Amino acid sequence: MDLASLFQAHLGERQRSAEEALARTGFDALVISSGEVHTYFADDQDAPFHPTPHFAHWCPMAGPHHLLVVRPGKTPRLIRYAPEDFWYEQLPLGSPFWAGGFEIEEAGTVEDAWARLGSVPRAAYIGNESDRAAAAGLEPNPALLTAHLDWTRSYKTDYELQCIEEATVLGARGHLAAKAAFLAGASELEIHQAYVQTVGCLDHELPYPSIVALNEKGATLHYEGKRGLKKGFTMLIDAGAQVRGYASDITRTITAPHCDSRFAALVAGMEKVQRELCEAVHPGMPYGDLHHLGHLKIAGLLQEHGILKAAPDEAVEKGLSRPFFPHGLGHHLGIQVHDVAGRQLGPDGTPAPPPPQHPFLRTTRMIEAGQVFTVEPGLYFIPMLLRPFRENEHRDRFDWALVDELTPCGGIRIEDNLFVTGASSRNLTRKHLPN
Ligand SMILES: [Mn+2]
Repeated sequence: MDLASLFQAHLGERQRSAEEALARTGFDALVISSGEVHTYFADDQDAPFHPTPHFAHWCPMAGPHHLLVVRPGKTPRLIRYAPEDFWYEQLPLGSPFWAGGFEIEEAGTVEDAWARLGSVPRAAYIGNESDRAAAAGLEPNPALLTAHLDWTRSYKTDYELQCIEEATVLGARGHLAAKAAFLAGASELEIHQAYVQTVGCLDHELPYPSIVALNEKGATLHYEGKRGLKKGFTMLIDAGAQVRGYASDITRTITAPHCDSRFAALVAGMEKVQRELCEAVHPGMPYGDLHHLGHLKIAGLLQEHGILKAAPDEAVEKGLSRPFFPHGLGHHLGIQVHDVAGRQLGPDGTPAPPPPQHPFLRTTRMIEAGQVFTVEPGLYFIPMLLRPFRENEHRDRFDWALVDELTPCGGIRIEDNLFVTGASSRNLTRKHLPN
């Protein structure tokens, strides 16, 4: 199917699910704005603009202050903010593939856009222009409706899958360029530049700040420094790309020939663990069970490589794998890299918090067809997390000399994006980036 047809079906699904959410939450209409830019405090500069995700769910048009009006049984109305401005580039709308799905009109000023909205009775508003919305008689950001709409974002349409797949193709190309740069001895900054050059975007057009971490920096989970020097022996790169507002989120750990062979063997073991976890994904499995399985497999790897002296069951039960793998196994992926509704029990927004022993688990959802999420086991040597174990009752279960010898290698994370099908799942990443 071509993109316009995919989008038309996606829009139909948006309309259907919005009508259902409106009916369930007592509203007659929904207004979403793409939002207002954030200007830094005491400054005349703006933060890179991110549209309201709910707006992006309906329309891939960039830029602030657009208004979308959704009413049951009606074609959605799009009031496009199109100022005359000689300071910033203003591109004409042209005829994008998605335009046929909307009744489009243009407004030259923000005031004009809101004036054109007119009176929309019993309407909810989603976005960060709450004052304007309240002045227009809309109810800003009602929690129950927002929870319903967030919930629908967990089930991807074919159009969304196409966007994520294209973002994956771009990200995979970037990863190959980054790997080549790393193996040629490039610095973190040079590797990052090779990545963005190949993806063909500006830094702020990436879905999240890339992590390019050489050696021990791999153990800083969100290392964004890019200060590392040339000729690293290991690289952890976590970088994605964005297409029409949808993200890919990919991590690889690469070792150079001069890396400690024991760490390289551990990376190979993690590669196997990650693939096994991806294969275990099927509808009807709680994501928390997959996370638990991840801990068991990582504990097994730690035992196999002599780092832990405990069987996997016992190691996990006593929390010995947690300092090595302190984050969640994955998260939903879509418009936001850490997509919404991972900790919702249902569309009404009842919270489903992570278990106390895994506070950073970002999804506690049941795995269901239509979801896209990441599977990203990690194994790190993080001195701060390991320190308490050097002195507590479990200290004899660790080979501390080996831990110390591997600490300069930082850590390992391997991350793919999975689409859940009726019976199992499809790995969106490996097709484009086999290793
Ligand atoms: Mn991720």
